[in-house]
Amino acid sequence: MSRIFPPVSLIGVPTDVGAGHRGARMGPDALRIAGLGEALAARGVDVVDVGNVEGPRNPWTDPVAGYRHLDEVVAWNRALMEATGAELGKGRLPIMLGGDHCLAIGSITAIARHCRETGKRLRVLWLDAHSDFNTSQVTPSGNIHGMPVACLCGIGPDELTRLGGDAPAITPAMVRQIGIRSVDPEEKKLIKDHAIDVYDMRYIDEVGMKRTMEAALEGVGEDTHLHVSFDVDFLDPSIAPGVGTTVPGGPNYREAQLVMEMIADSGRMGSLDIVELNPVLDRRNRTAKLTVDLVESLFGKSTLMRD
Ligand code: 5AB
Ligand code: MN
Ligand code: MN
Ligand code: MN
Repeated sequence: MSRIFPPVSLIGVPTDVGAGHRGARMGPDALRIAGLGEALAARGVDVVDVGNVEGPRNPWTDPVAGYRHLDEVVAWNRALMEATGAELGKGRLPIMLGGDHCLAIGSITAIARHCRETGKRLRVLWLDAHSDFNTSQVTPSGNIHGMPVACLCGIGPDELTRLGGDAPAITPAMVRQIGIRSVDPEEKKLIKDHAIDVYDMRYIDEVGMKRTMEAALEGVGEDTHLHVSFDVDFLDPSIAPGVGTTVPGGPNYREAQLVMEMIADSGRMGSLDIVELNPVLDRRNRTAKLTVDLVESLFGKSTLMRD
């Protein structure tokens, strides 16, 4: 099944101010060195690397009132929101090269605004071991990469929930979380209160990845903008060691390929975050190379005989 993809813009977001380990700031270059741009170009995709968004350095200080580096996280996300909006405005498909997962606040705020302006329905697929629905009151770490989904749904500090003006940027009904296997106790209550659709590993074990993805993609149609927020710790750590917060028991290589192939088959992906890759913790860039392999599948490289 070959199809035409829109032109792609790679946006580097070298930040780790939202994380509990330093090193995710090197993610964009690790993905470039693993050949992400070349791999997409080889698939016939028009790719431009617009370079890196800029933001403050990581002060590496303790959390204050439940947030670590809040001012820095706000600055990075403002810059990314502008950069993402600019590429969407040109009709391009932005790929955010992270960087820690706090950057999804800026990218998705811009994407949600773009959807409102163009009359598209937004669906967010959150591929992650974690739900990222913490608040300053319940976070065990103060790390804002554990809070982006809550912030986007309007729960969090005004500077982040109102990044794009009005809050909330999105509603819980737009979100489908897949691969979840680590949720903090109070975070779990919030997820339930807000009725986020979670396909956790138990669900995937029981029904299989195919039916999981069918459910997560249900209702996606011609008027849908599908945003994929791919936290690399979604993958089982045996195949993807280069992340700060590994959780055993994630999708294996075949399951991950199927996820990407089914998203490609939907034909609706309009934007992508690749986050939490930490080259300092990787081995010979293997997690970055695996990520490139999976992104190729997102752009229609089937590993089977369907082309
Ligand atoms: B990631 C934890 N829930 O809030 C917290 O990698 C981990 O973006 C968050 O999914 C992991 O600190 C954030 C324990
Ligand atoms: Mn995660
Ligand atoms: Mn995450
Ligand atoms: Mn992480």
